[in-house]
Amino acid sequence: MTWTDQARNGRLLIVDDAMENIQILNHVLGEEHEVLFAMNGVKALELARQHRPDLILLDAVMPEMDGYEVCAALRATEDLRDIPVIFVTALTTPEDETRALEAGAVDFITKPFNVAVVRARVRTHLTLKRQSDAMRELTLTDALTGVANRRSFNDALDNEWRRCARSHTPLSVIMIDIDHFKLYNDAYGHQAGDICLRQVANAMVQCAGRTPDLLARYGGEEFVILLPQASAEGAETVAQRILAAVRELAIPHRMSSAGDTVTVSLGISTIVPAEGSCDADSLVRVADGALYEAKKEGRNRYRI
Ligand code: GH3
Ligand code: MG
Ligand code: MG
Ligand code: MG
Repeated sequence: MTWTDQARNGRLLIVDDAMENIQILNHVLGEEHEVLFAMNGVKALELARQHRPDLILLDAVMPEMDGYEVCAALRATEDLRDIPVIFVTALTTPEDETRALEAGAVDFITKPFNVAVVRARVRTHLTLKRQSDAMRELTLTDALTGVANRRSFNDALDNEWRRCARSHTPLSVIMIDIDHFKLYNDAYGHQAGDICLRQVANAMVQCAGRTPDLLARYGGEEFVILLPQASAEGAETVAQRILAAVRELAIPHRMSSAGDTVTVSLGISTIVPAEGSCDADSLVRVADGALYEAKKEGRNRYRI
């Protein structure tokens, strides 16, 4: 399938205060794409939040909240700022167009428009959106295991630190390290080691059940779980689940001193971040220290 083929079937949000204009655009684009529509800015933002369209076609002149304001509000909202916006408007001056582009629009189509041109531009912007989504996904994902990478973890840690500081709720981190993994590679080969890493990652993803929880590969055979709003007791429960899930994989490891199968050691740290402070690194350091204790005490266990 080519990028152009994939650009069909996108989800579009059409925003215009005149039903007639919505009907015209729906007629032009409705066959190729799923179309949602809103007749004012407030409704547009509500639908954008609910349905995450791939592209927004936005009228400029509307009562109450105009297109420029809608565009600015989208850009100011973290989850919505990446949705491309095309202005479709009867305004025609270079100043109007400049203002739209400066507000964050990716394109500016003037009415009356040519049907084929509108279809082509919509496809182009859907294609660009898909490519930038794919790129973003690549930069945030660990290629071997498919879980989040260290960069995603660091971003999430900073965000959750601030969020928990505002809400005075605890934030927990669990560092996880596979036991005697060097010996595993020595015994079974590096390729088997890679398969083992994937299996362990996959088993652990299931253990960090709640939505904001994030499992990331921190490096080599080390993983980390971020648990927003989790107390030390909550983190302990997750650690126990992980120990059990990895044991249940029952991957043979004849060289391990911690058992006959692959096991992990874990270190937990919990903090209620102080407002105004940002020392997220300390949370990882403390978890790392606890992990070191778990290793020292025989592995295949967690420490706080
Ligand atoms: P410990 O129980 O103390 O953690 O011992 P360990 O052998 O697991 O720790 P060490 O840090 O000495 O070795 C980590 C090993 O993990 C060495 C490295 O070759 C292996 N490793 C790191 N990344 C990968 C990878 O992507 N694939 C494979 N197969 N092995 C990896
Ligand atoms: Mg209008
Ligand atoms: Mg290690
Ligand atoms: Mg290890």
